[in-house]
Amino acid sequence: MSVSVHPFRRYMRPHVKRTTTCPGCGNGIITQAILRAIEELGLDMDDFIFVSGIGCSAWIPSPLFDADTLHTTHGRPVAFATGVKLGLPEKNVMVASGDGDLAAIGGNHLIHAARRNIDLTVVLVNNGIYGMTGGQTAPTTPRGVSTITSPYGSLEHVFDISAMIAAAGAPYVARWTTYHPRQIMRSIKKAIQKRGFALVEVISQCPVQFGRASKLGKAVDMLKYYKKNSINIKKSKDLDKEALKEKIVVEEFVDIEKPELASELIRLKKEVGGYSS
Ligand SMILES: Cc1ncc(C[n+]2csc(CCOP(=O)(O)OP(=O)(O)O)c2C)c(N)n1
Ligand code: SF4
Ligand SMILES: [Mg+2]
Repeated sequence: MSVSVHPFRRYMRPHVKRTTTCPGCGNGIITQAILRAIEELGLDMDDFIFVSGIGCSAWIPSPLFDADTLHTTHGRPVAFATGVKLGLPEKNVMVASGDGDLAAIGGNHLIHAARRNIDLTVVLVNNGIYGMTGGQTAPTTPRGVSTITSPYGSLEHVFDISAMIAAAGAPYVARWTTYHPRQIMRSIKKAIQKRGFALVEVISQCPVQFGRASKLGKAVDMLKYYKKNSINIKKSKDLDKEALKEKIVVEEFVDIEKPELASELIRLKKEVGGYSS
């Protein structure tokens, strides 16, 4: 009997036999979108360094991808990735990690990497919760949603990560949900090609922690929710503040060109002398 092998198995380390995600987790959709983007661009895993922190979503690249990966400390992947890009400017440096890792404990690294405009691709999995550690309220947990640490509903106001990173000056910012796998893939392709800081935020289902406590249900229920509630910027302009609270605004928010830090540094070193490569 022949056993069918997933076409993306070739991107996985041979000794890794299974993924760490729970059934129905959005991380599978996001992993596929990353790998399809790399394949469609005709790039090789050796063209990349992948960096992640701590959390379920940090397991997307490491130890799964058959590539150079850095699995760093919680909150610090963008800081590590900044060092990698400055040391190896010819590589595509991709950070894939969670909302807690990148936008809570790691929030300042994210903001300042966007402000500096260093050439990184950041795929930020926004599942609205600290998934790995048992489902605590995160800065991305929608107000009113119950979690294990806010059983009567979170009282906190939610963080709009894409808006914050756009305001910090990133030249590429897009947000999709896991209901939009092709759009995620296209945005990741653009993000890789963008010479500068590029954020692809993906609203994603964590059926185990978020779905259970919030009563949003199983993975399919959450995907149906994303389908029903996602709107583009144009349509969002017709809604008042109250109606918008229920909606997820998805689209490319920013796509511009501006000077990038690693290449500016190379130029400067050449100008002042002492740079050999
Ligand atoms: C300095 C530090 N603080 C806290 C933790 C515990 N911790 C590990 S992962 C995590 C949250 C992960 O949430 P997120 O980044 O959203 O990833 P998810 O599991 O939801 O994909 C926390 C609080 C840690 N490992 N290190
Ligand atoms: S706990 Fe949630 S985020 Fe973590 S792997 Fe399971 S479904 Fe995914
Ligand atoms: Mg999370």
